[in-house]
Amino acid sequence: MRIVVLTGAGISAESGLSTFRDADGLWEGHDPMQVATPEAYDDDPALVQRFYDERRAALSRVEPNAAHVALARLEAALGDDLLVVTQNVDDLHERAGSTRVHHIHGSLRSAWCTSCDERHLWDGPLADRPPCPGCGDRALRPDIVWFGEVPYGMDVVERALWSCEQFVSIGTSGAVYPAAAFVHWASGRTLELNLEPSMGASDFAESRQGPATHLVPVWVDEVLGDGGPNSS
Ligand code: BJW
Repeated sequence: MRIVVLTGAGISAESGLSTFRDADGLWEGHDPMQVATPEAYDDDPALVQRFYDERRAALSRVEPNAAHVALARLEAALGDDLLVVTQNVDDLHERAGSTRVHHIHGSLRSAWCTSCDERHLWDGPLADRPPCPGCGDRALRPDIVWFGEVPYGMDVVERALWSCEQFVSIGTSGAVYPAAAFVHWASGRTLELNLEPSMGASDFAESRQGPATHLVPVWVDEVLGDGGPNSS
């Protein structure tokens, strides 16, 4: 069984991380969608660095939830037959035990040196412009894919989608491409698990509504034959 799972901000919401479009407020008076852009970084790099520094620091205050744990359990059973493609820049899938996780929008725990093009594991702040551990230049930016930039590893994702038997989208609004188009690239059965119908819900063969911490463990049990509609 080859399964591709796409996750978005909704899977981490119950861990305490804010989503983008349901956000109940602004960050320091700014729309997070306006801060996460190359233009914002060019205009005011310190502001954008602070936005990501705060989110990086917040990782140490949150834990994976039952949805992340259920996907790790699925990987333990399916091995290479499961690929998790995430738009999230947090590390909650990995901390739950998943190893086959593909971060198409980058990672908070990585810093990219725009001078030497090296990437470094990073847990501290960047707003104070630390030197790159490789070249020494003060040119580190968050290793995050902003609007207009090319998501990471799309060749791997495309191949996995073209040959999968099931594509499951969890906790994403379907507002951002290319992830919003994955449902059209997937060769197999398609399923959406989301708090409410996403913008692309009607493109899926099936759409279930509810919190990820409930829907994901139930779906994983079904796949593994523990409590699914056909299990005894
Ligand atoms: C729950 C829940 C619970 C809540 N349980 N569910 C016009 C047409 C088509 C495309 C374009 C266009 N104009 C421009 C574009 C392209 C552009 C784009 O899509 N723009 C749109 C605004 C239209 N895309 C790009 O520029 C991308 N690059 C690109 O396309 O390059 C070209 C290329 C592609 C492929 C191959 C080669 C070349 C780059 C996009 C970068 C996105 N970056 C961001 C910010 C950086 C990361 C960060 O700071 O964290 O990524 S934007 C932001 O949106 C972030 C997210 O990953 C992304 C998606 O958000 P997500 O996850 O869907 O979150 P929300 O908040 O929107 O939704 C949460 C959902 O969860 C909701 O549905 C809730 O109901 C649900 N939920 N609680 C279950 N407990």
